[in-house]
Amino acid sequence: MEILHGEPIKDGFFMPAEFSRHYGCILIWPHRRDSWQNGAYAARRAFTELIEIIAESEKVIVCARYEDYDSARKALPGNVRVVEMSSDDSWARDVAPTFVTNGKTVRGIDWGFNAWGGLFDGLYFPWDKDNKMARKLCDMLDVDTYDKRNFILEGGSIHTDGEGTILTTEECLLGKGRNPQMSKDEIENMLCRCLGGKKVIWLKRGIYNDETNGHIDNICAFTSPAEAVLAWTDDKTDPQYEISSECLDILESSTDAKGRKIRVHKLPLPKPVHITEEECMGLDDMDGEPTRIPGERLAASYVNFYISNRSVIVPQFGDKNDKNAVDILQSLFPDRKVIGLKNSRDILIGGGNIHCITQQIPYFTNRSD
Ligand code: KQY
Repeated sequence: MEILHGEPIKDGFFMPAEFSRHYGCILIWPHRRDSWQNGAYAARRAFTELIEIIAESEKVIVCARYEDYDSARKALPGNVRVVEMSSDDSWARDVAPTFVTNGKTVRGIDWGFNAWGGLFDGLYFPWDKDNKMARKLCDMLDVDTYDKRNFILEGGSIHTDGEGTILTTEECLLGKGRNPQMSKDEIENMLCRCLGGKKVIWLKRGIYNDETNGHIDNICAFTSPAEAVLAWTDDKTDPQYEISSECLDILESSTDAKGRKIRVHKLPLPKPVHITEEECMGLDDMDGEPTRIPGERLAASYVNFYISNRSVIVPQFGDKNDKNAVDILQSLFPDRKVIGLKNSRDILIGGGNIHCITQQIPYFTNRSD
């Protein structure tokens, strides 16, 4: 594995869309007792259900800490590779490499990670184990790695159509906790040079009360070139209404990198989801303080789905819109089976959802397996 200091775009590498064919997917076995209730018991069950579905159509690698290796190995099917790796938490989207490809081979991008805002408004300290995961994973997979550690970025803050268009939010990438020394133009350049983009569409804000500072992957996602879903509510009294309306205006008045209008499909949100007192009691304190308060609104959204080679796995919240979300996505992904993940509330309590705990590795031809 070589550490590269150049730019993916100059080497002919780019990040494909998630709906392109995958080689596999990386996840991290949950363990953090102040993120996941009751010693991560329920989260592990939800992760296992998700992993079993993904593993039907692509390779799955699960990283587990030394002390959790046996639990992961016992819970997961034999076609899933479990590797020992230390981590601070379990958000593979944000701490695993972003993979780029030239079709023949893949390379990883090792962004800097500071737990969603570092000492400014980050969610835990320390985060050094998470920050080392991208490079360790590249080493393990024997893929060369672009060293972009000076640039703070989580995978959940970007989406691409694989055809030159990148989606992100100002709330996250222009916030004080990431790269305050860089201008919007500099950030845009960095994204384009690393991901193979020609145009960045900046939405203003993400889902209301999203502790990632508004990650794009919870509010908007490409479903095919020039088509996207947007988390939506018709309830004008909900603060989310103004946020989603603003996103809609921007998307509808933008064209993508190829000059196409973007067709936006509204994906209804569930009714606001609040954490219960009992759920809070299952969470350990962090530095003597609770990580969640009973009644706190969680950033529930159906947009936080994962596209595997043969399925699209969508969070479910026990809401009347669960089925609507599955049906809308099924119409947008006619060649895949759209599957609702029943226990996704157990992932949501950690602060994210299905997309946040997965990181795809694109398909490439020069493989040894
Ligand atoms: O949604 C994500 N990408 C990560 C959420 C982190 C939450 C930590 N409690």
